[in-house]
Amino acid sequence: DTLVLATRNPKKVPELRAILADAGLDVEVRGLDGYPDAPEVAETEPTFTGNALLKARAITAHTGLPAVADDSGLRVDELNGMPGVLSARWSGRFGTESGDRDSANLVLVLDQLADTPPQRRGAEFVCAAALVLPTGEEHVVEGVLRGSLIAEPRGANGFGYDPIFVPEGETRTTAEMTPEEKNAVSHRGTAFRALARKVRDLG
Ligand code: ITT
Repeated sequence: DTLVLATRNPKKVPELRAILADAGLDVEVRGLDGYPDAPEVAETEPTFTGNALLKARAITAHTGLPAVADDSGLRVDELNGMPGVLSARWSGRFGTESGDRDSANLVLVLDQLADTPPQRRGAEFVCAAALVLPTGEEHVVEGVLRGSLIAEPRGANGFGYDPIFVPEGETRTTAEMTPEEKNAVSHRGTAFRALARKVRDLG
């Protein structure tokens, strides 16, 4: 059996592969590299769940194979849950996006929290993982990782907001954790382990 990962984020592919492999899923997991004509999907929904479904549906329609998609982001308490579904495009929205999108997004969140003391810097990573089958059957699950945001980025692993995100009960950022340590607790790990159980149930 084959499962296509409906993501264009090169940093997500190894994370997703590792999580699904650890979950003991006995399927071939393909990236989008083999599908150069796969459609670009605009993330027009207001929820992570809605956008994950849009991405997975488009890739299932294009490939005729079961597809899984991830829509994820950071919700910052002090910013009323923003950037949320806009996490990947946050700096572009303010017209400040330059070269490296991930670091521009991170710097903007830090600027917005410049006057916020440590006790009010709570945040959470959220991931919706969607599975869409060629039959039209659909499953979505969510995973959340609570934590807080530090002022000085630390660590070189992971991507996006990892260098400023410290999970609850941890002292290190998710960029200072090994990929295995991050996957064991992360929003993406939780969501995709649940999805892997659903795939197994399908037989
Ligand atoms: P695809 O839509 O092609 O999967 P994308 O990067 O646009 O790729 P999203 O729309 O899901 O993906 O945006 C997620 C953004 O949220 C991502 O670019 C990061 O800025 C942030 N993010 C999500 N998960 C993260 C994680 O585990 N660590 C750090 N930042 C994360």
